[in-house]
Amino acid sequence: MKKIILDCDPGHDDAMAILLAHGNPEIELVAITTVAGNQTLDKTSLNARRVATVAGIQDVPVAAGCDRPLTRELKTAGYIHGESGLDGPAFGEPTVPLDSRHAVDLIIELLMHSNGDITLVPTGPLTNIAMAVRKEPRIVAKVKEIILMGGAYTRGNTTPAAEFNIYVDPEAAEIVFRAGWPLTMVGLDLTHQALATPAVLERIAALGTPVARIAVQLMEFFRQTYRRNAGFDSPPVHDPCAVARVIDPNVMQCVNAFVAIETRGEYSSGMTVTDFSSRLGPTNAQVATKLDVDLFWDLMVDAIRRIGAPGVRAS
Ligand code: PIR
Ligand code: CA
Repeated sequence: MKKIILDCDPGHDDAMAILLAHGNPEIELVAITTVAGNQTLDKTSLNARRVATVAGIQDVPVAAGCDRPLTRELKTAGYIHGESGLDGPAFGEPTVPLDSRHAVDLIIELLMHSNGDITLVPTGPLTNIAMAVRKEPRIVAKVKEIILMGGAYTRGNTTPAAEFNIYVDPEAAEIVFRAGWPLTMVGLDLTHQALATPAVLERIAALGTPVARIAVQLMEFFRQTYRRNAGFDSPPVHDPCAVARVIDPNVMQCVNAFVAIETRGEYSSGMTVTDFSSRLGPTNAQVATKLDVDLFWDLMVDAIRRIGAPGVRAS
């Protein structure tokens, strides 16, 4: 089993990442931690509990973390994810509780008590992860690796230079990219290949389960806002790509690079400056370049199929 901590800000694609992590038989989800990003922390935490409830996730702690970036004001993405952060489906009152521990403390506790077999999968701003490294630097040696959704080497989605997760908290990203652990950057260059096309949504809808219906409703809402805001015909489903890399490294090609985080640029704050020829520094990241689109969607559809009706695990 591959153990992961999913640090997220649900978020439509974060919700899909939760479903992939829970439904895939090779992943053991040891915690879901939440951070402010797509929406405020209260909303992303409620949304994580909503998704955990509809997916029948039990005995996995859901813990809330930082409610704002390290030094900056929070900027959210309601224009993409709606007022709730997870607009589209109607969710009932979640039954999965919020853990009483702070996400930063839970991350440290789980890593320090592990055998070095836990992978961190951040899919939101890197505030919690940076805080954890500052509070307990020994987690750097304890973690197996960190596979994050964030950044881009060609163009941003929030400014011309910056991807949202890095743009929101560049100071945190700088700490995480400089920490010295094995790190994979699954950025927009990769995730813009993971498009929830009508054909993909038909495959999910055909599963006929409540979770499949909710996934389709989420993707339909995402399609509308992505069309309106970014001119995409089909929305890119960023966050599960990072989870897919844990399940099967062959799902994407990566190239080693030195990645620096721009924190001071007048026009480029939050940019992941990606040097594939190590002129600026030694390799600190594997940078994802090409997705095996069919394998990715097979993993996603299979995970939703296995979740089935909550509590009933298909074989
Ligand atoms: C997606 C996100 C934020 C803004 C836009 N425009 C689109 C969220 C996703 O949840 C993903 O983790 C990352 N941030 C992509 O930039
Ligand atoms: Ca996210």
